[in-house]
Amino acid sequence: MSAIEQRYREFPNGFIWGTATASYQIEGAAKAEGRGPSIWDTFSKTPGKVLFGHTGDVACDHFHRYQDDVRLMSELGINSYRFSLAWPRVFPEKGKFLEHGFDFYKRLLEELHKYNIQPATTIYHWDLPQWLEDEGGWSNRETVKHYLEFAEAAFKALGDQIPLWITHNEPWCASMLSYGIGEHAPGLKDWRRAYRAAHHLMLSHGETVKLYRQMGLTGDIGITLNLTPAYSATDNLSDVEAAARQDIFSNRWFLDPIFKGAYPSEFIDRLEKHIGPLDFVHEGDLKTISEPIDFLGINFYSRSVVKNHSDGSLLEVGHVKTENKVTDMGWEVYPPALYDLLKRLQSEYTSLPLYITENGAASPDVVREGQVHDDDRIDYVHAHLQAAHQFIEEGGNLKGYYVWSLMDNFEWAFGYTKRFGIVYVDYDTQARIPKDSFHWYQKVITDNGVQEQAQNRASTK
Ligand code: PNW
Repeated sequence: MSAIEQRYREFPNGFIWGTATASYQIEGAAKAEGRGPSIWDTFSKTPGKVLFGHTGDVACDHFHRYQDDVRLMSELGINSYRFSLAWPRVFPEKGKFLEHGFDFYKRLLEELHKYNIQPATTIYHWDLPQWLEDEGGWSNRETVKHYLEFAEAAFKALGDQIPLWITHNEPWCASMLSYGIGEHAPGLKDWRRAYRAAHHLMLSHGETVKLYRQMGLTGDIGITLNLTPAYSATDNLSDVEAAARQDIFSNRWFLDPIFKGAYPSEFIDRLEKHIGPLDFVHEGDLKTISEPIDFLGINFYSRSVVKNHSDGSLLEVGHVKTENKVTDMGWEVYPPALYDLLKRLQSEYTSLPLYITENGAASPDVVREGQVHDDDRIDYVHAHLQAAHQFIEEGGNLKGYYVWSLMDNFEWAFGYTKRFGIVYVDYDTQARIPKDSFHWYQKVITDNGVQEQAQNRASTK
């Protein structure tokens, strides 16, 4: 007998298997039915911001091809589909409300319903109407009110048909990466504005949860955070402390206010020295942000490994490269971090249901004789499913898993150069070609589980 016991990892009955997408990344139809520009239209049309000047003007043309795409989903066998709503279809310009901006989503919901696929809807996945950015965007507190109007309109139009609502996708990206690092729209490098934006995103989340309940809707509502566990490169105290700062920046700045009603106090002096007083945090805000939710969504891709780097910057951390494989994004493949993260969420933050609302890998796939062999993506998803299963087996409350992404799409600052799909998209013809990973995931769903990989990379050893 072989030294390695083959075992089968079966997921609980009723486990949610899904795929995820986002409006700007797949819909195209940028001018259809009165849609106005979003900050990503502006940003992608600004030279030098997105690779090769790619834009979401056409993207996967999902706006027109959604029926074919839903048919693919049903072939895949998913029981849930996560997508987001395009705010600029509904509020294209200042003072203008287009009720018909929801029509596309009504058509999509009808199609999903036919195949018994449950919708999971993100209200905001980064396509802020440009007119709101012109007034300061997320760093302006007024944007919270406008977001609430959008959320209210969405609840009225679609609320009774959607069992799972996600207020925001990755507020870290929508604030830090967008207003601080400047890699995402609107492309600013202003840390004060980044922290203001983060606060307002979180405030709008809390207000929306309250609104959802006030409106008497009975589905579940929560938020999706991108969580990137931070590990210290060495045991030296200064590096361990650097990892703690990195952890506050990536994770705790969002987790703590939601679950503990406070920003990490040990970071506040350092932060105020860099960006000035946190006077944008008003009395009562943290109570609003910590309004109880029904679940936490987690987008997991990788971890960071850091050491101390005293350069007078806000964080003073340096990132260290490991020997492990990286994906086409340059992100380290390290599945144990997912297990560690889930365990930590459970022990330090919440016993609420968790969903992995995104997980997946970019690889430079090519079509050969009508097939796409993407073993790296299969290995990636497989290893992360094992890590997720380990958590469940030990009593963890993980309810679902969504692969990012259903199909190749507009990968933000990288345009169409990075492919995350389990379906290949030929952008010249808009042909969809299911990759090997599609067929592999199809089997995972039918079997409701995975065979243990020979080398269990999901263990924490
Ligand atoms: C997430 N980072 O974005 C998003 O939710 C998706 O829209 C996106 O396509 C996917 O992950 C893959 O990138 C991120 O720089 C973008 O750390 C950038 C980062 C993290 C998440």
